[in-house]
Amino acid sequence: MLDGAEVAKHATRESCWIVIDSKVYDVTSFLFRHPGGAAILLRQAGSDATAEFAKVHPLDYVQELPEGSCLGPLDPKTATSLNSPKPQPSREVVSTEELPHPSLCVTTGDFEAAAKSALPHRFWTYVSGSANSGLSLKGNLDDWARIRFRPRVLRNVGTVDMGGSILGHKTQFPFYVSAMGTMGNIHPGAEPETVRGIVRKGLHGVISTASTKTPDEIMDSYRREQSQVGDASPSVLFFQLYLPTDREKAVALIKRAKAAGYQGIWLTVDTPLLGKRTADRRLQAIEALSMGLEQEQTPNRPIGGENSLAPAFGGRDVPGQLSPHTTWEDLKWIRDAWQGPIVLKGIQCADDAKLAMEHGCEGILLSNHGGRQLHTAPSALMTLLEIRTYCPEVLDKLEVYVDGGLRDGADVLKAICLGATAVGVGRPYLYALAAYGSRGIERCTDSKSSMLRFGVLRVTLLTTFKYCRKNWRLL
Ligand code: 173
Repeated sequence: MLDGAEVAKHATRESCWIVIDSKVYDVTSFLFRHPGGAAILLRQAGSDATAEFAKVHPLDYVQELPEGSCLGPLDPKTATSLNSPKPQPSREVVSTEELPHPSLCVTTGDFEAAAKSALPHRFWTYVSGSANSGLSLKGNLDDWARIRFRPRVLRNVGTVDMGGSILGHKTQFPFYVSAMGTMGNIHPGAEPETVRGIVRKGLHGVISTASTKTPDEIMDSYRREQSQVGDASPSVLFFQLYLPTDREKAVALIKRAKAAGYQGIWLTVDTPLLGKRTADRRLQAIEALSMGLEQEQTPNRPIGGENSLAPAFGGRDVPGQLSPHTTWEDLKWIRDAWQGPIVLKGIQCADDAKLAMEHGCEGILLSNHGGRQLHTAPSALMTLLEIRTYCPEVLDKLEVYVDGGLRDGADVLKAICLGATAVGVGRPYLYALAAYGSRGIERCTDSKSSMLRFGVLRVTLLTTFKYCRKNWRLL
């Protein structure tokens, strides 16, 4: 058993110990490999970091620390001798009561504004940020405006059904909630809070491997909510998979998701390494300086890390969490382990869409990861148009999803008109969660689908829908 007074002495970058779940860990070698930056750990040095850790990770995630990090249990009688964590630099956030009433959110942009004032600066920076100078994200947002509708009139659109199906599961909306990691940073209720909104609204959702809670905990919250809504909600949950480098761990994770009851895998293929997140890097450098750490003082190479080119601050993934070695051949054993439908998440050209078809995938998600991965990557719309030109058969054989920059029902409609099965919506839901919790998830669904529901617009858009299915134009 380790003594709290001894742990408290290890509070520097030369020797940094923390307590998580009553055990003491030496995280010195991990300081400069933590994706959130060394300052996060140094603030907790010599103290009990359990509460901070649990905000973003399941407690069993502590096993991902380098081998030998665990020094043993803390003597509980000595816990009072531990340091107190150093507070984060001041966070000027607006309290929930001061935010606009959710009914005032009539566009997804309204949620974005609310989230910006509700979120601590560090988390706002993380979710709103993108790769390099932001051109991939900008392209996602701008490209939908390059498509114009060509309305047909005098068609009977008295009855409108905007439903469809995703991997065989009926959906009343032509969109679903995209996978997003570490929701505990965004709302204290984390993923279960999102799932509550998803189930109440009857949406489908994709749960991230990088979630704050375990796949089982999230599924438990789904079942709890299902038992509370009167008629069973049509919602189903799918699992976004980041393939760990270690195959045994990968198979165990896939089987865990299967046993928990997820209905399909969204295998991320656009993230062999984490993108260069400029805003995060700047912020981490600021935070590090506030703890007396300069870029020059940090090791050039993370010890034993796979990614020796990782910058000292930011833009780093947890070693082993994202395999940079995955190839098309690996789909075979992934499929054997999963025994269910697989969607490749992050297809960015027609050739790869075709390869996905040839490898027997059930679906593809055209996505550049919300503009967070490759700089100047094509938007989903551009990839969709490329597929229509060079291999339109893909649209008949596979389910084809798109995500990135769709901020309104009109954008969704354009995607569907051009042949997409459904659309993933990410940041708008995260912003809605940040400001209003599960109520925000529900309200954001309304603000997204209202474009498809209101009378006059409906006349125009749905006739366009019938027309565009066969004849599309880029104006
Ligand atoms: O875009 C992201 O930030 C993302 O996909 C991710 C990856 C690893 C951990 C958390 C989020």
